[in-house]
Amino acid sequence: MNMHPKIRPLWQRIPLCGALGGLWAYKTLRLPHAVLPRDIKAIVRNWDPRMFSKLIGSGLTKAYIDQPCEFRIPAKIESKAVVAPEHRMSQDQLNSFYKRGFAGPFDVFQPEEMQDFKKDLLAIEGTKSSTYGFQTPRDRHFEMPRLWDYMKTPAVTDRIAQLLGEDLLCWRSQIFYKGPGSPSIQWHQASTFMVEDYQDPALFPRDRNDLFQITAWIAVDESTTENGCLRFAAGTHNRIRTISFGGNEGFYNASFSLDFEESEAEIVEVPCRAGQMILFTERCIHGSAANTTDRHRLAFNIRAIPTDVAVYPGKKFYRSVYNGGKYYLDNWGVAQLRGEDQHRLSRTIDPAVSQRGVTPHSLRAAA
Ligand SMILES: O=C(O)CCC(=O)C(=O)O
Ligand SMILES: [Fe+2]
Repeated sequence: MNMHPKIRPLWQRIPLCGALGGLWAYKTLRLPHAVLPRDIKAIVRNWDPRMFSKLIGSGLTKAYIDQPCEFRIPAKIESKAVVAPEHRMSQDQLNSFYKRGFAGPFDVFQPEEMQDFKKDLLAIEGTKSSTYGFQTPRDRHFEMPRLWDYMKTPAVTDRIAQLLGEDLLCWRSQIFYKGPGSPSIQWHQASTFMVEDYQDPALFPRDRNDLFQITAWIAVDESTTENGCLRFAAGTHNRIRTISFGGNEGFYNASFSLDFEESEAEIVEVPCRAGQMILFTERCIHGSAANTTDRHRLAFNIRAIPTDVAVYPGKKFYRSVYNGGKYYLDNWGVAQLRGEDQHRLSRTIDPAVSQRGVTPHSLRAAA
């Protein structure tokens, strides 16, 4: 089911609620999945009972934004990896991350380096992705050696490792070009990134309540209040919230608003100078204000996981409801950021190889 986040007319909502109730009963009674069509099977398998109950109970006007979970703060907060002394996070920084859901900014690159790198990012911005075959800011590390080099820099990965452990994979990256006068990115949060197509999650952690993903966001331009630096609702990573469909607010192409009031939490703006990094859990409610200046604001992010999290297992493509696209995964894979991958749960691609134009797709075509 492509859950377009709009309020449907009543005549559609009544039978849909009935059908969803049937699927919920099917799941609760643990009836066999094999007989179900693919899309229905995914819903029965992956939807948490709370997802069914919220949708049906609200008459299809509200839903969980992602697979529900509650954040578990470890009994003892400590670094999960041995790292270079200059990259060590202090106990206060670690405590603050677990309490608030984000940390930083950290100095990772020189502003001059970023100033130069900007040219490369701007040059690739409007071009077709060699991974997906259309223009997208996602996963350009498969074709940009310089981006991949920055992503696996120890100043970046050592810090992530202290939160996720020694062995790290990147399952996705994104370039954020926030043009002059462009609107805000509304409050959002994600857990397993089920938010994207609402059938299958992207990530399959062992336990959703653990910390299993970190977003590292790196400012290429200085980010300020005026050009839309990141802002966080501190402590809101404790649980996944619901959304209300429709309304004027939007996340990319989708219209919904998160059921969250700014007065519920401390709102923290985190300006960065060029070359600084913020680490956060995507479960912490975050967004960025409009760019009110006449200059763009460039940044990129890295989505990192430990190696025991499977990504897109068995999937040929994923759909993104809010970006309107279908991303075929033939040339996609997780990429090794740090350490070793002893679990090998996901398709893997070495960006150093794909950057030479050697992709699973090109190898198949040559065979
Ligand atoms: O760059 C932005 O404005 C938003 C970034 C974001 O939401 C993310 O990296 O998850
Ligand atoms: Fe985000």
